[in-house]
This record gives sequence, structure tokens and C-alpha cells, in this order.
Amino acid sequence: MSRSLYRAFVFIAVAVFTAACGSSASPPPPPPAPQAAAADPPPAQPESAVQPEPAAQPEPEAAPDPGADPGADPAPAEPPAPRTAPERWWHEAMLDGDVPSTNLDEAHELLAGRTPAREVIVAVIDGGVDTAHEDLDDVLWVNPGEVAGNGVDDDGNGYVDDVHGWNFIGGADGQNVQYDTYEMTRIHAACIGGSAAGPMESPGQDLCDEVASSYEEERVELTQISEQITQIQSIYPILVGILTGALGGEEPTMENVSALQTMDPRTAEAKNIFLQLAAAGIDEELLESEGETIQNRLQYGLDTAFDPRPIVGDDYADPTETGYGNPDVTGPDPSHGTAVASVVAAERDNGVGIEGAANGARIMAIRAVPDGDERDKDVANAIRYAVDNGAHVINMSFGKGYSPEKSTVDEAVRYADAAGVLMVHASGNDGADLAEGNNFPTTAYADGDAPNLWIEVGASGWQARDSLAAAFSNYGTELVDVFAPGVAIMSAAPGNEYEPADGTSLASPVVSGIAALLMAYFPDLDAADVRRIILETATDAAEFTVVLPGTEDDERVLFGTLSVTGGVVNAAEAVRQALQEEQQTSP
Ligand SMILES: [Ca+2]
Ligand SMILES: [Ca+2]
Ligand SMILES: [Ca+2]
Ligand SMILES: [Ca+2]
Repeated sequence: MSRSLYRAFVFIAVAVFTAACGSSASPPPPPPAPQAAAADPPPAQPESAVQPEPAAQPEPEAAPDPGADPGADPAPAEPPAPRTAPERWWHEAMLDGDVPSTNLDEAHELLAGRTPAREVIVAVIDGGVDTAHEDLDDVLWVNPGEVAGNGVDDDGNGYVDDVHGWNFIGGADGQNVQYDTYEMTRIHAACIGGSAAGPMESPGQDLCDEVASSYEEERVELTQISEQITQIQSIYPILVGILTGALGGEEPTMENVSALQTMDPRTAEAKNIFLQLAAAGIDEELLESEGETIQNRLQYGLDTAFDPRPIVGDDYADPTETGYGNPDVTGPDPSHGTAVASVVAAERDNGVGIEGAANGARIMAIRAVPDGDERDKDVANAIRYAVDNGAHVINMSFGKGYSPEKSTVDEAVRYADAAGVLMVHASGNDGADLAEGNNFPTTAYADGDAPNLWIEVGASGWQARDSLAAAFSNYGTELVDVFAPGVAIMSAAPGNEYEPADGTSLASPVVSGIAALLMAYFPDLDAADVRRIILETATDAAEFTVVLPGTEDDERVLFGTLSVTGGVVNAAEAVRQALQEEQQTSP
């Protein structure tokens, strides 16, 4: 879950409790919300607008027009407009005439009548891909020299039965790592002698102090969110009960609740909160799943004694070791990687599901990212596997705040760069400036030099021009190259399902997919050409005034300050330029 959703929870929890205490006639539940929000507000979270004011004060709110009286309710009075994203928005040219998207639709129109000149292999280094998904099963990379399931490394690449890719976080016995610690936790463990450190030695007092405080901050924040989710879970059925009554027995939805007219302040309050929750995509199901996610993070991510590495059974202390793992590229929870892969290459003409950005692309699934922080050794091996087995593009929708073995990853990135493989990386979801914090793997090597064939991608939204930069997206005047759609991206989910997802994790594969599209139709373009064309043809939005990510509604900046190009990728313009360059170079 992104930090912005964390904030949504905090925000809504406060609203819920203001409401519950202010309008419930029966004995209100103890109001623990203020302590949560006030005790230690998470950094960069100026939620002054929602400070929970005296929570217990019963508002004398008999106003028949709920939400119209700004004095009656310190929370934002207007329920968010109940708009949902157009399902295919990230294929369109513009939203509402002025919010730029990819214009993939026109790109494909421009290419109609041609066929892809080659199969472009896109390695998806992620948490696993549902290889049985109806919208992906026919676009998987198939290792031509490997026979499945015979226990033999038929093609001699060092990996046994790697038909669609490889899983670096599993054991030879077929077991899989699902959860892992945060890198921060591993370093903290190295400082305090916890077994999560593995072979890592204590990094010295300065880093130990820094990590100890980040660790504690994270622990407090996750604990608070966990409590808040529990609180909303206890209120939610009450809301639904009130609204169901007001709707004459109908199940409340965003639509019928929006349309609900009421004179009753309690119902009005329930309506307001329900719509806020719905606008943030929060329902009972999400509360349960996010509650579980947060619990897992507390239980595994922050456990200084947890070490899943024996499941893999590698010699973890040796960063140069290869060949460990197993061929199960799906793993126990392929939801993230399935969404990412589908944005790149979901079957466009099979009449079901969604359309990926590219046709003519093949997904090489490489599992290296657990629920927790990926490990440098696995990331490096995943990159090398992709390069050695023919990937043209490597999508990396993952990141972490510390990278103790950065040199190992750097070497693999240099290897890919030298091999002409385009690397596309998500900038991360902290709503932060990358110049002020790291999201590894970073665009620069430890020695300050940088790879040529790397695109760092921020996430753009659809709702309005001033929210073009997604609230959760990391940004960087020099460290993010370009933005791409990453909000409400309809994508594939395990089990032939489809659902919208948010994150720079979705923006990155939009770019990987456009790169694959160009490579497939214009085989003379190399990775450097494709990178150049994508960045040169991005829709220039540098002069747009947008809300600075991570500041809620406070600070406004020019979109051009958030990335190198100040643009949003534009597939149609990229194709147009590729066509033009093709014409110029052909005799
Ligand atoms: Ca299929
Ligand atoms: Ca093999
Ligand atoms: Ca085999
Ligand atoms: Ca499809």
C-alpha cells in the first residue's frame, strides 16, 4: 500500500471518529483517534485541515443541509466527487481535454497494417507472475532450449527447467519465500545482534543510529495504521447499517449514496464518511486485506530475528553465487507482478480483459521481490539472468531505502548497460524528492557515474491537471526522467481477474511497454534510440502548476521541476518520431 493510502486511512480515521463521537446517540466508543494523529504525525504530513478538533464535542449540527455549513464540521465539508477513472484512460490522449495520457491508442493506429518485426523480451523482475492468466499465458517468454519439468538444465544456462524465467527467492525443494524483512530491519539487526542480519556486519555507529530511528518511526507508524484500520473496521458496519436503512434496504454504493438526499444529520454524516472511504477505494474487503498487509509488515518486515534465507538455501554470504532458486516464477502471491506484466503486454486482441501497452512483447518472469525488501544479491542475479537470456527491456517496479550490497547491483547494471538492455525503474511511492532520500536501485553508481540505458519513472494521474503528479509519486528534477500513468491503472490480477491499481509500479511498465512497442516495430532502433525517443517525445507539461506530491493540497510547483523532461510519455508521438527517423535513414 502506498503512503498516500496510509494517509487516507489516517485522515479518514479521524473523520470517522469525529463523526462517531459527534453524532452517535449511543455511548460512543472510546475516541483513540486524536492520540494516534497527534502523538507523532508521520513526516511530511500536514493534515492541519483534519486535525480532529475536540472529538467528543457534540456538534450542534441540526443544519438540514449537511456539509454546507463550514463552521459545523472541521473536516473538509465537500465529499469528494464520486468520479471513477475511465477504464482505459491510460491508453487515451488527454483526459478532460487537458490532462495528458500516453495516447497509446493512436500509437497503435499509426502502426496498423504493419506487423511487429521481432519479439521483444521484457523481463519483469517482480514478486511473481500468474503464468496461467488468460491475458498473459500467450505472451510469456518461452526459453527455446529448455524442456520443462525434466530436472535437467537442457540449455546449460545454469538454471534447471527455467521455461518462463526464474525464481531467485525459492529453494531447490520448491519452497518459496513469501515474506522478508526490510533492509532497514536487517541493518538494525546487524547493529543490535539480531539474526535477521544474516552474515551482515554492523555498519558503524552513524548508520546504526540513523537506522534505529527510521526503524522506530516505521514501527510506530505501522502500529498506528494498524489500529486505525481496526477502528474503521469497527465503524464500517455501522455506516453501512445507517445507509442501508436510509436507502430502504438497498446496499450502499458510491452511486446510490451520492444520490441520497437526507435531512437527518447522522445519515448525512454517514453519507459523507462513506463517500470519503469509497473515493479512497476503501471498502470492507480492502480494510481486511490492508489490515493483513500491515500486520505482515509488523510481523515479518520489522522482525529483527526473522531470516527466511534458509528457505532459499543459498550461500547468502557469497554475493557472486548464481544458480540458486527454483523455476516457480508465480510464487505464493503473484498479484503485483501480474499487474505489472499485464500493463506491458496483456494480450491485446484476445477479446477479454485488458490491453497491454505493447503487442509483440514477451514477458520473462523473474521472481526476486518478496513481501518485504528484495535483496541486492537477488536483484543483481535477476538482472544478469535477464541479460544472459535475451531480454531487451528490464522492468523494475521495486525499490528500497538501503542497499548494503549496492556494488553488486551496480556491477549487474553495468553489465546490462554494456549489453544494450534498457532498464526501466519505478521512482517509488513515498511522495518524496529522490534527491533527499534513496530508492534503490538508484540511477547512479556508487562512484557517481550512471548507466546510459536507464529510465526512472514517476506516476501521473488522470483526475485533473493540478494532480498530474500522483500524490504518492517520488520525483526529482534530475533523478526522475519522465512521468507515466500510474493511478487507477486497470490491470490483470491472479485468477483471470482484473482490477485497478495505483503506484509508480504501474507507471514503470507503461514505459517498458512503450519501449517494447518501439523495439518490436522498429528493429533498427537500439535501446539508446528508444530511450531518447521516449524522453524527447514526452508531452511537455513543464509549465503546468501541480500539487507537489507528498504535501496533500499544500504546496504547488511547476511540473517541470519534478523530472528531467517535465513530461508525460506519449506513445503516439514516439511512434511518429520513429517512423520519421526510419524514413530518413532508409535509402
Ligand atoms: Ca491468453
Ligand atoms: Ca536452463
Ligand atoms: Ca529442463
Ligand atoms: Ca486482453
